[in-house]
Amino acid sequence: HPEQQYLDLMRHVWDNGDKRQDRTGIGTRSIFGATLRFDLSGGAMPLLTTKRVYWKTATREMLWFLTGSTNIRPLVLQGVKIWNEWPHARYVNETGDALSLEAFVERIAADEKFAARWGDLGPVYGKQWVDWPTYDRTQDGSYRAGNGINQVAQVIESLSNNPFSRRHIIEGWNVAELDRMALPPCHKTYQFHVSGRGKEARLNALLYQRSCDVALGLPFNLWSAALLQRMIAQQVGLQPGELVWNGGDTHLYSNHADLIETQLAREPQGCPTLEIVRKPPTIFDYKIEDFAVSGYEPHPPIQAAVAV
Ligand code: DHF
Ligand code: TMP
Repeated sequence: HPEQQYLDLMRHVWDNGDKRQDRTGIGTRSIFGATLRFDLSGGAMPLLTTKRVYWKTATREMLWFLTGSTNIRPLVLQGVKIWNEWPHARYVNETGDALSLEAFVERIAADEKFAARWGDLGPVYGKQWVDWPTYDRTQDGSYRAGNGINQVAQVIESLSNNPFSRRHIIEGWNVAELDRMALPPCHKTYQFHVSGRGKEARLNALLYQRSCDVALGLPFNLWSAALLQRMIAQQVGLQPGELVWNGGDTHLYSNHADLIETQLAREPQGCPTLEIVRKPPTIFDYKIEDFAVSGYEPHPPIQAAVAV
């Protein structure tokens, strides 16, 4: 079963990872360098079945990246909670107001001005993907802002016009802006690749993730990478090929022991598939209703705390 790779990685990191202190203070067991491969042909998706993964939440996040937004408000208004901790931590830090996470999130939803001031994550994924900033040198040697670059649109163009290029890349790691991001990008580089010819031509993708929370982050990251690959494949008229995932610092947090033991005791159940029920005019026009998953009968969800 394709999911066995994930379970083997989890087991390996937990049993053999180095014990390390980390930025969050929780502590991890960690290995450096890991690879997973998934065949997406026939609509197969790397959607874990050994715990319920909220694929609609991950899909809403991906659609939000594609809008270029970096503010949590649109997510909050859809009930997506996965980015709330970071703006809340910054708010508490900078104002000294000990507002609870729940109250903070309510205020983000209710108060547009407050959200504009405190809901932003800085120039993270969405901004870099569709509006990477550029600078033009002026006559006197100073710089002024140029037009942003839409990397996603450019990759669709290059896949259509020059499929065998080795330069189909979407990059999140904007060195000059890292210090303004709530978190520097984890899933930082996507590369696309076309193999086969004619009707058989397939779109492959490779994700390089510099830092990976195997228990909480990776299930979302695998789904989302495959989803992006599927949307791009549909837009350029290719079959889904292989997804290759590469992790840098690949870790488990020491407070995830219960999740890990529970999940590793479970057997994968069936192979879920994704159907995209409509072909939107561009990559930027997908809606949550466009995605239908079949054959997903996972084990129950497993709650675990996210390290902030
Ligand atoms: N920090 C850390 N330490 N790990 C992460 O995985 C992580 N991911 C981020 C931002 N910072 C992070 C963005 N993505 C969850 C999943 C993905 C995610 C953030 C959080 C999460 O908590 N998932 C839970 C609940 C999902 C839900 O409530 O919808 C899960 O059980 O999958
Ligand atoms: P770091 O910036 O110190 O590496 O911390 C980021 C943490 O978040 C780390 O545990 C990896 C995790 N993470 C993921 O695994 N996937 C994601 O998509 C995101 C945003 C974070």
